[in-house]
This record gives sequence, C-alpha cells and structure tokens, in this order.
Amino acid sequence: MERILITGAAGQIGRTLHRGLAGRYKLLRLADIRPVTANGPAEEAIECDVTDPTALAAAMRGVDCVVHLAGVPREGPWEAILPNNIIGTYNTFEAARRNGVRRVIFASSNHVIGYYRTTQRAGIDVLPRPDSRYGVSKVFGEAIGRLYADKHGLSVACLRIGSFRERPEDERQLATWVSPRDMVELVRCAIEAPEFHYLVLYGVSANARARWDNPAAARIGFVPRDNAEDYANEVAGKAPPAGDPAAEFHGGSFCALEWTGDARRID
Ligand code: 15L
Repeated sequence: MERILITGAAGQIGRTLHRGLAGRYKLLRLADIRPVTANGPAEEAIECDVTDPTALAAAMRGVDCVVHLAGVPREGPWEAILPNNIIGTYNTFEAARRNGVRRVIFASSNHVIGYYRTTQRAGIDVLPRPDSRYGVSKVFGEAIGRLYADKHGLSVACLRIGSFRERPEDERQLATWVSPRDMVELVRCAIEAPEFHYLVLYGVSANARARWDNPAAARIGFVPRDNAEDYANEVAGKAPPAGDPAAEFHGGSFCALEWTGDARRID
C-alpha cells in the first residue's frame, strides 16, 4: 500500500494522521471539503465532498488504500447524517471499487454498540446496538464494508473508534480513550498489514479499564501503548449520576440524547 487517500483529512483525526503518517508512503492524498495543506511532493491536497461521486472518482485515481474519515463526527439531524455519513460512505466504497482501490479503512465508532450496558464487555461478535443516528450510520458503514469485501473482494477494516482526545476528559474515557499516537499506529497497522478480507477493530488505547475485546488487533499487529489510567486523578468525579443513561451504557452521553426509553427493558 503505497498510495493512500484520506477523506475528511481536515478533521481532528485527519490532521493527526496527516502529521503521524507524513513521509511514510509514496503518496498521501488529503481530501476534505475544508482547506488542507499538502507538504512536499509526496502529498496532495484536494477539495472533495463525499456526497459528490464525480469528485470522489477523481480522488481515488491511482490509490491503493482509502482511509475514510469524512462525515459528521457526532450525533446530528437526519438531514446531515443521511448525506454525509450514509450516502457519503456508500459513494466512497463504490468509488473505491470502480477505481480498483484494494483496501478501505472505515472510521466506524464505538456508538455501533452504544446501548450495551457497561457492566458487560463488548466484543466484535455482538449484534449492533446503536445509540444514535450517528451510530446507525456507522452500522451502515460496517455493513457496506462487509458487502464490498464479500461481493467485490475489497480488503476492509472497520475501526470502532473510542474517544479520540489529547487526554481523557471524564471517567468514561478512562475506558474509551484512544490517544493520538495509538490512533496513528492503529491506522498505520491497518494500512500496512498483509492481506486480510474483513476486520472489525476497536480503536482504543491500552486502558486498564477498557471494556472492549479486540481480537483483530493482533491480526494486524496493533499494540497500543497509552493507558488512560495515567490521567485518572485528573478526571475523578467527572461522571453522570448513576441511573442516568449516560452512566449505564457504553455510548455514554450519546445514550442520554433525546432519551425517552425505559432502561429496564435494555438487558
Ligand atoms: C465518537 O464516535 C465521536 O466521534 C466522538 O465525538 C466521541 O464522542 C466518541 O465517539 C466517544 O464515544 O467518546
């Protein structure tokens, strides 16, 4: 994998990957609807809206691997999630297939399993339990990734990213945090791993309180190095009260948004 396209390159994770992967590949093509700056001859910056298949086709030309980050990175109205996260992700896989891209790395999210209780661990073998329209869009992305792997032979990795922050900001993130350097390492491993068909991985640091099982990490050689526990004193007490849906479920505050449910019915 020598020619890499990153969609959503101007976002928080995109900027971190840009810095962290600079100089590693023959080409790093940085695509976003916002301005991005390319540094040096091995980088290209292009304007690309993932809702526009023609722009995406141009972005894919000559590319071996796409890291698809573009989309709304949090809960939002359906009118924003549908075009940017669902149609945009469909467009990205379809443009990858048409242009002979071999691998797609999809930025999924822990919010695909948000309504599992924090008293249970979550692996990659549980049914989806999204906590938001955003989470539903990530379930869609994992499903279309599987379809394009099985039907069209693409190599696909779906990264269920936890809380990407410089440092953990609350007690939940002592379990869900992924540090910038572990995030870069995860994407580097997903790009460079020898042939694989379809993988789902959690994007999470080596947190002592982690509640997600990550069997595919070893498959691609991902060994996270940071541990949110080092910041436990800074965030002590920063947590919603017991009984609040934000405290009960893996997805945290996303589970409490627009909540009109009955927690007793969620096993
Ligand atoms: C995500 O998927 C979001 O992109 C981010 O805003 C965080 O809220 C994160 O999950 C999280 O679960 O903390």
